[in-house]
Amino acid sequence: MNPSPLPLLYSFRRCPYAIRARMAIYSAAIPIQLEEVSLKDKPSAMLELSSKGTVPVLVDGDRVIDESLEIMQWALMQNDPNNWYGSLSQDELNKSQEMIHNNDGEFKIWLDRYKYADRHPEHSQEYYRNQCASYLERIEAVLAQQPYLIRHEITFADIAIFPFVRQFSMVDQNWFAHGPYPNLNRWLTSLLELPLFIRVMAKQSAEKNRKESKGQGEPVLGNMST
Ligand SMILES: N[C@@H](CCC(=O)N[C@@H](CS)C(=O)NCC(=O)O)C(=O)O
Repeated sequence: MNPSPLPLLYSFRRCPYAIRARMAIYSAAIPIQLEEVSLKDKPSAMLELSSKGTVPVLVDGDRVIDESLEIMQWALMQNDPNNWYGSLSQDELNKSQEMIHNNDGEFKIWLDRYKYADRHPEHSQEYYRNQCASYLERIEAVLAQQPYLIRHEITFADIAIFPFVRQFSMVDQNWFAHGPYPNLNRWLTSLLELPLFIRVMAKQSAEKNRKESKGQGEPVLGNMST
């Protein structure tokens, strides 16, 4: 299925789902081949493997994984040097799952409307921002008690959720910085400053892409850890 000797990840640099998948893969230091796709012109090879047409998609031999959380688990079950996943208790896993479920569900719906309020003229942008508040206030309350969502250290839930809060913060950076979420600000800043995040967001040059597609380049991800 995948002729490359390395697992192949179809990704889109700014997509929050793809960001969390890349973060887990980089943390696990699993070498992969990274293919940046255009969402307006998705590669037919990717669509043949996963007809739903979303990124990220990971191809590992005959296995295709087209859900970002499952890609995170695939990576961290192989290697979890930063203790993001494998050491979580059942109670911590349940809490993580609930937070991520609310993030990917109710929050994502309102976040998209807040980001693209001009496409949803039935309400104002401020209205959509207010709809995000009940989710964000719950996260803010957790972060008022402890530095990260589940533990005093970063875990799976922080990595799965922060790319979405990043999008929220970027709609109106000034409002976010001075608004009602001081603990979210602190939490988000500490995650954005992770060298791992900076690495997953690095742009690939056209030259590097071209070489890689001809098989001349280094694998995009080598042995890396935070
Ligand atoms: N549940 C999927 C959602 C992935 C998703 O929706 N990705 C967006 C990009 S951020 C996408 O590919 N959308 C399809 C499109 O824009 O055509 C996952 O967790 O991987």
